Amino acid sequence: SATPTREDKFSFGLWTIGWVGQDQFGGPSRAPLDVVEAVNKLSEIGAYGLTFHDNDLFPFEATDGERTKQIERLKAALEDTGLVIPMVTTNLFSHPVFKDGGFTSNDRAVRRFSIRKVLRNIDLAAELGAKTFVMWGGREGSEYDTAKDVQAALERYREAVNLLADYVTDKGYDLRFAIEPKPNEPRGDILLPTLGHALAFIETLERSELFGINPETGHEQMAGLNFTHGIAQALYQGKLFHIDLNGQRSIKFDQDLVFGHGDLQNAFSLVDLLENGGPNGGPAYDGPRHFDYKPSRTEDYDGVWESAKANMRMYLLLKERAKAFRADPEVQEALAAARVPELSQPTLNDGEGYREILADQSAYENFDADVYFNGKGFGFVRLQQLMLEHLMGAR
Ligand code: 3MF
Ligand code: MG
Ligand code: MG
Ligand code: MG
Repeated sequence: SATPTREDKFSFGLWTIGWVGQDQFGGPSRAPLDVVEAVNKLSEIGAYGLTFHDNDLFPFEATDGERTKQIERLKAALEDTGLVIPMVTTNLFSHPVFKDGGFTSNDRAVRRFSIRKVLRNIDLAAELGAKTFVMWGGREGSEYDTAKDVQAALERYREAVNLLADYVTDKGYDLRFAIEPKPNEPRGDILLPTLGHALAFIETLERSELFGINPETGHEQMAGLNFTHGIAQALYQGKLFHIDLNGQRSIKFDQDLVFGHGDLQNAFSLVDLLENGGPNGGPAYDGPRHFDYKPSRTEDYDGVWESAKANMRMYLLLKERAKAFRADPEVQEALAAARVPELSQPTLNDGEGYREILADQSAYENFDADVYFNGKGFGFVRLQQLMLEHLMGAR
């Protein structure tokens, strides 16, 4: 059904429903949202989790007393509702001190302050039972190539996150890290701009098993990339630790639309992948379905909660559509005709190596590429049309 339940594992960032609508050209269009109200409302509409940056919950300049008070208010609301905190993240981007980055600022004192701010927030994440700690390095980057030594910056990033991994290990916290890539905005260019860059960087880390990624739909699409393909690779490499679902329409500023309100076809293939693990049954995803969107600035609070519900409803409707698509005998037949299942068959025979394939004349000497194909097509367009008809509810 398209009515969300806790089993669906839908979660929302406090900064999403709590976005008051300030942008580059205008001030807030809504009053601030209190965290207790956020928890109650999310629980009421069928979400299971809330996530937050430290400074979504309490301001940067909060005293210890103010910080504790907000944490206690959150805990009481969680207790009341049964909502959980699956993920916590740190704001290393809003305060002007981070204008050249946190872990990779050219200023060493800022780098040391950033590590301390994150360590403090890791303790809070563990205290609240979060399993994932997201790191979005929004200010880690530059506008001018001359101003940033990228190799040194990557080394400083490594230095910082290696230390964080030592910390959670020594503390015995059940917490893993997820790096969130983004190509640009707010910096002209951000380090680790795509999920592929992040995956490659993770391999250089001392405790790489503790690091995965938190890709965001719109961030990959801002780089013109296919989100579903990226997520498939992350799943394939066992690195999809968390996900930020939203909508984006083409290469432009980070729109953070409701999930499915951007590239709907890509949203369909994504939900099909997350739920069914790909056409030939690769690994699926069982983590939180986390929305990182912004309720448009045009909306009042009724509109905010409608848009929050819309994210979950779009996901569930796409899940139903994907199920119907997979169950349709005509689709099964079209998939087979398009040879989609054949890609799961190993290219080499059992025990075959380069000697054997070199000895197989049918593979090369007697393989006449022109005769073999003889104008034969794959039938991918028919498959795509069937998918779209399911997506449109026409089948
Ligand atoms: C910005 C983002 C971030 C991250 C967040 C961690 C402010 O484009 O996507 O939101 O998602 O820092 O999840
Ligand atoms: Mg975004
Ligand atoms: Mg975002
Ligand atoms: Mg995000």
